[in-house]
Amino acid sequence: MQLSRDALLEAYRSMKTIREFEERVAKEFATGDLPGFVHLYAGEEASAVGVCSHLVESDQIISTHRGHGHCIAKGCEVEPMMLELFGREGGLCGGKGGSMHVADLSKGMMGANAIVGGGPPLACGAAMTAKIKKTGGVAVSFTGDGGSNQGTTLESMNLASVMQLPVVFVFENNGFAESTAANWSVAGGSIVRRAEAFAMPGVQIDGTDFFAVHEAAGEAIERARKGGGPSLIEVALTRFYGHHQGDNQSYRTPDEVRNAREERCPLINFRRRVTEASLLDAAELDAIDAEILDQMDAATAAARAAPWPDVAEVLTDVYVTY
Ligand SMILES: Cc1ncc(C[n+]2csc(CCOP(=O)(O)OP(=O)(O)O)c2C)c(N)n1
Repeated sequence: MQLSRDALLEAYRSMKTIREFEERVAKEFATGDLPGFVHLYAGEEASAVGVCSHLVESDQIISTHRGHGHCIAKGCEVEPMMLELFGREGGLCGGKGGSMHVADLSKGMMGANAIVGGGPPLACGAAMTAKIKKTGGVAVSFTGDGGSNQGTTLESMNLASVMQLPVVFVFENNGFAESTAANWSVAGGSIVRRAEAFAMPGVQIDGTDFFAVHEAAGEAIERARKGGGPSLIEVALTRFYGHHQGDNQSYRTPDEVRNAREERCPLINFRRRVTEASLLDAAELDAIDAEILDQMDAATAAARAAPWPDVAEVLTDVYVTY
C-alpha cells in the first residue's frame, strides 16, 4: 500500500511523540513526583501507529497496562495525558485514573486497562455495538503475550468468530509477561497459531517494521469493516525498558537490553527506509523531533504547575448515570 508524504510524516510524528512521551515519563518518574506505576511502551511504537493509522475517531480501541502509546496513536492529546499521569486537575480523567487508566472516549480510546486480558471482552462489546447499529465501526484490542493466555481473551476470540464481529485482536509479543518468557508460557509455540483454532485469519509480523504492521492491519481492518469478521495479528517486538519502572530485568541479558535500542528500533528502521527511498528528508524529520521535544517540555511544565484535583471531586465519575 502506497503511503502519501503526509501519511508518512504523520506516522513518524505519532511514533516519535510516543517515544519522547515515554522517555520523559521515565525521567519524571525517577524524581518520585509521579504517583503509581508506569509501564513504558518505548520500542513498540510501530504497532500502535501502524494499526491506528487505519482507524477513524469513531472506531474504538482498548489497551493494556502499557497504554500510553495506544492513547497517542488514537489521537489523545499529550498535555492532558501528562497531567493525568501526574494525577493533576485537567488530566484526561480528571487526574484520578493515572497511567493505567488513561482513557478518552471522545477519541475512541476506551482506556488503558490494569487487568491482563481485560481488553478483549470490551473490544467484543464495542464491535457488537457497531455490528448491531450497523455503524461500519471497527474495534481493536491490543493485548500482550501474557494476556494472550488469559481465558477472557480466548473466550473473546471464540465469541468474535461465532458472531463474526468487526474486531481485530492485536497481540504485542514483546517476549515477556513481567519476567515470564513467552516462548515458555505460550503453548503451541506462537500466538498466531491460535487464529486457526478460532477460524479467523492470522498473521505474524515484525513489529519493528512500521510498513509491515501498517499493511497487515490495513487488511484486517478493511475485512472487519466490510463484514468479514475478526482477525488476529501477532506483532513481534521488544520493549526498551523493564516491565515497569523499577524492574531490574535480571531475566534478560545486559546485551539484549543494550542492543535493543540499536537493533530493534522502529524509529531508526522507519527513518532509514524513508530517507534511503528519498520519500522524506532527514532534515524534516529532525524538525519534527525538535518540535516534539518542545511539546514534552510544555506538557511536563503544565503538569507540574497544575493543581491537585479538588477533594470534592473524589467521587465524581465513579459511576455512570444513565
Ligand atoms: C488478571 C491479571 N493477572 C495478573 C496481573 C499482573 N500483571 C500485570 S502486567 C502482567 C504481565 C502482562 O504481560 P503481557 O500481557 O505480555 O504484557 P506486557 O507487560 O509484556 O506488555 C501481569 C502478570 C494483572 N494485572 N491482571
